[in-house]
Parts: sequence; C-alpha cells; structure tokens
Amino acid sequence: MFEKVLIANRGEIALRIHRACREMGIRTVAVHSTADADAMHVRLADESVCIGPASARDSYLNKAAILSAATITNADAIHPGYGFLSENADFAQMVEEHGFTFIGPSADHIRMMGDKITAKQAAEAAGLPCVPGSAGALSSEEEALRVAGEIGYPVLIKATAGGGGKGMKVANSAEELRESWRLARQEAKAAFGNPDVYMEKYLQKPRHIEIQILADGFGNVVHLGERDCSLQRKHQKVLEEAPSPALNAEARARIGQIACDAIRKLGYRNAGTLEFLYENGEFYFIEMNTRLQVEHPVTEAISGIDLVREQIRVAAGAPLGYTQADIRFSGHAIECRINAENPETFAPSPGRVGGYHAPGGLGVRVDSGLYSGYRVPPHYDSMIAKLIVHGTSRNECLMRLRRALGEYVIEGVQTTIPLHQRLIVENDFVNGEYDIHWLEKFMGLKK
Ligand code: MV4
Repeated sequence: MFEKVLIANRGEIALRIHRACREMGIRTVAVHSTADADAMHVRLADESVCIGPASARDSYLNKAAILSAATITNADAIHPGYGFLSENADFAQMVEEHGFTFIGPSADHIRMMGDKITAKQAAEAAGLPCVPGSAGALSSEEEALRVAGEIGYPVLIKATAGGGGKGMKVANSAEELRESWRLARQEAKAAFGNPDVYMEKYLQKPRHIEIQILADGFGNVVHLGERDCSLQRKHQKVLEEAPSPALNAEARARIGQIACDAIRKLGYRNAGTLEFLYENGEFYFIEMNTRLQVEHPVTEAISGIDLVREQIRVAAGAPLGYTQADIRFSGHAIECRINAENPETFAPSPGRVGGYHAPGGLGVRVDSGLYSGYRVPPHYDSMIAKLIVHGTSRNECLMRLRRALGEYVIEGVQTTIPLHQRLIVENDFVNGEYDIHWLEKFMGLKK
C-alpha cells in the first residue's frame, strides 16, 4: 500500500481525498497555488508544496510543478481528483513514467474516452446501446446530410474533442444542417484544436443517468447503481440523486449488467462513470468519465462504499474483495452543489466568509473546505460546498434536505442555497418528474 499520496487538486475534493488517505494511514501531500495557501486541505495535509501563482494554468494545470512536488516529497502516488488534469492522458502517462502511480485508469483508457468518437466506437463494440448516428467523424457536408436523412431530424452535431455539452449544435432540417455543420467544425477547431464532429439523433426529452463502476486489475467489475444528473443549468449540474426516481429494479439491473460487461471487455481498471441518456425506457450511451465525479457522495451514501478508498486500493494493486452479489443499496440520497454565486444571476460571489455553520444530524454530510474567515478566491470554479443528505426513502431524504438547507449558514458571500430551497419544493421535482430541460425552464431560461 502507498505510504504517501500527493493530492493534485484543491477545494472540497482535495479535502475528500485527504480524509480517505488519513483513514488508511497514508500520509498526504497537498499542493496549492499562492491563492490557496490558507485552504483547509493544506492545513490538514501532512505536507504541502506551493506549486505556483493563482492562475490554474500556472498551478493546478502545471504538470512539471506537480511532478516536482511529488519528487521532492517522495510521494508514491498522485490522486488527480476531478477537473484540472484528472482526464489528461499525457499527465497520467508522465506520472507513471516518473515512477509514481496515477490513481485512476490507464492513460490509454483516458485517451480513448476523452475522444468522444473513439469512446462511442469502443462503447458500441463492448455492447453498450448508443444513440443512432454517424459511424465516426463526418467527412463532408454531403455525408452529414446523408446520415441525417437516414436517422431523421432533429439531429445533433457534437465535437469529438468536446464533451460536457461544449460545441453541440441542433439541426431541425437540411438547411439548418448545412449551417450547423460548418459552424460546429469552426467552433470545435477554435475551442479544441480539432474540427472533427459527429452526428447523433437528437433526443428531445431525456433524463441524464450515469452508472458508477469500479474495476480492479483482476477482472472483477461491479456497478454501484445509478445517479440521476438531469438537473443541470448550462451543462453545470446543480443537484444529483441516487437512485433515479425514473428507474425500477429491472431497468437498474439491466443497465448495470450491460455496463459491467462492457467495462470487463474494455479491460478498464479503477473507478469510472458511464453516462447515458434515458428516454422511453431505453438507455443511450453518450460519454464515459474516467475520473471520480463531483457527485460521487450520493453513491457512497446508498452503497456504503468509500469510492476514494477503493480507487486507492485498486491503484495499489489490491483486488476489489467483493462481488456484485455483496453490494446492497439502501435508501435515497440527494446532493446539492452550493456555489458562491448570486442565486438569481449566478454571477460569481468570491470574498471572505464571515459566520459559518454547517448543518448536521443523522444522514447529513457536508463536503466543503469552508471555515469562518476563509477567503473564497475568484480564480477557480465557484462550487464551495456539497450538501449530501441520505434518508431511508426519497420523501424522508427530501424532508431532511429541506431541514438541512435551512440550517446552513454561510455569511460574507452570496450562495445558491436559496435556489435549492425553492427547487426542492417544486411539485415536478417532489414527484421526480423532470428531464434535462426542466431546470432551465423552472429558472425561466427556456420557454
Ligand atoms: C445529447 C442530447 C440529446 N440527444 N445527445 C450534453 C452534455 C453531454 N454530456 C451530452 N449532452 C447531450 N447530449 C443526444 N443525442 C442532450 C444533451 C444535453 C444534456 C445531456 C445531459 C444533461 C443535460 C443536458 C443539457 C443539454 C443537452
């Protein structure tokens, strides 16, 4: 087992990884920018190294600085968290080439899934149901028109180097497609340096359901159920829940089995998430995330499995030690992402935290690096806390979540807590009747 792990991240996820390491008796190295010198994960880590100035490009994305920090502290492994370099195949490769263990999947799998066309081709070959569309990159406008004629409008054009919704264009007719095809390639080239785009049938009212999987190096693969991530605003998740109110036991078992079979065929190792759109009782694979996700705590709450600990154990060469038959799901969990933003305009609201009081009690978890006197920096993502609530049923979870949100005190910066308080009492949400467009309609962004 590792003796020392370098945490190549910041904020709540750095703290989360530190906690798993501390419980495993593994020493931790925190890396931080000059703007994060007083951050909680720096205070709690066994050692810390300043890796650069505030800008992410010069610090948390600075591969050489992170590798140097690992060298001078004599770390055994590096955990990338999420975001930053967590899905950068070159970084994963460099980590391994420098003699450290990358706590995550292989660089090859990161690369395969980072390109959305090779991801879809690999997924299809491994037996995952995919959205009907082009076999690969669209080589010409004529091919785009031909494929659209075969699958029927509306169609969606996606950038292979995109993901997370970046660079997507809907076309409702051949005329629109000519324009969208050209624009999509132009924007993909500008944004990602790769103009390649592919096409899919546009699903109009799907839910976004993702399956958490865990695989060791010995062929053991398990799924830890699903998360419903449909409540998004401009492709930013706002609230996630597990299990999905839309799935019954049969659908869950069906997609779980197909997911595990695919991961086994791919020879994938460590934690990963398969993203699906779910519509009219059918699942459609869209992307795979080769990292730990922000919303992993809702899966931990219903399965009782510490996902970060499992990532570290698998990376250190240990077998999972359990099979699918050993996994039991219990109750319901919901996570609210709390951002330092104006709850109406979503304008970032950095600044000094005054009074701070986190909710507690049975089934209430707060993952946050906040404390009274902490300065929320303006340089990074605005998420400052995750409130995860678990109950024996969805109703109990909702009641507890309402109570916990009412207890949460964060003074000095504006937060999205009021948005969550409004959202969780909406009838459609209480009834679990929402799709990927519901939240933007609820917030008046869409008619
Ligand atoms: C889609 C889709 C409809 N049809 N693909 C957005 C981000 C990326 N994960 C894929 N996304 C979508 N792909 C087809 N064929 C709708 C979306 C989408 C979406 C998906 C999940 C959650 C929120 C979303 C918001 C807008 C669009």
